[in-house]
Amino acid sequence: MLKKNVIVKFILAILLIMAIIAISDTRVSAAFRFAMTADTKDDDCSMSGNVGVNPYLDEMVRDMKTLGAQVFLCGGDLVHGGTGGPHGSSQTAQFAKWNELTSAFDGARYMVPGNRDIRPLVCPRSVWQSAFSYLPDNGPAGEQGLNYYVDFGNTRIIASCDQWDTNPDGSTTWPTNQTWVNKDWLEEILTQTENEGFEHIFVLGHTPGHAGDFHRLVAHGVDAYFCGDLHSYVVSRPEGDNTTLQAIVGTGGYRSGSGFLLVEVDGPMVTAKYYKDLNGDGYFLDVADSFVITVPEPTTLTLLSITSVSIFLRRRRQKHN
Ligand SMILES: [Ca+2]
Repeated sequence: MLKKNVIVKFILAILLIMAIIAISDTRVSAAFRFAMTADTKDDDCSMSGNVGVNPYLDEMVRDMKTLGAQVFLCGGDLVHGGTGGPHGSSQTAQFAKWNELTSAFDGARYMVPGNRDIRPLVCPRSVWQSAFSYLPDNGPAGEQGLNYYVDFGNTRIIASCDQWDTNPDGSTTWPTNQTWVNKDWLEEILTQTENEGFEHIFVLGHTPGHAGDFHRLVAHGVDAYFCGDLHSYVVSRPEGDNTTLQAIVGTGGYRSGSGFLLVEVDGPMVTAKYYKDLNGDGYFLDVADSFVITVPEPTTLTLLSITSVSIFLRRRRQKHN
């Protein structure tokens, strides 16, 4: 009789596990992929005819599309910048070149400015906003293309500007860049996003640490913060395990070191791969790194299942003892 009970319990446990697997499968929606890089400028100014932009940017964009990226994020310093600078071309011409080289994305491009893109008096925000008038205007008044958000299914991407042409009070300090975050708006949109129940939140900025406001992203459970500024590739969790991941991908501007992230959101799971042209064949399709951004939180059913199976096994062990 006892033996029969054990068999019945075992079968029930197996059925429960199978049911949980079936439920998990139905939660998996079509994967959403986006590519991200930053600092796509021609940094050493040695590449003629490209007016301040990495001339290989179109090849990178081509490969992002090949890999199935539906969206392209750029974390600032799109161009070298500066009227009368080494390139002798205007900020407007450099932005136009950037748009041309990335046009294959048909408008699904979302960017924030870096210190090369907006500069007090020299490169006012109006030049950026005119060149990228296709960027959303759902943030604070006067901040079209600087602070905004876009939604893709269970995911919200928030563009949070940290480079300005003025101080927060509107004053200007020639010609030093003003590095700050519109904290009131960021707090408001993060709170709203949490309340609306988005499964994943990503924030795009320019500077590592988001101008000293990184703790806010952690506090609101942001999955990852993407940025550049440093011309390197560094992935970390600055505030510890199970907190917001920071990916510095300031490698959009050099042929030898150029690379981009491809992030895949598949239901509750978020993973990323870093692509470069490692074998020098002209295609940025070689995986140089890969990591997990977010893993699913255990559901109540999963926890119940684990608990019931462990109780069952413990009872079995007790009987054998
Ligand atoms: Ca290659």
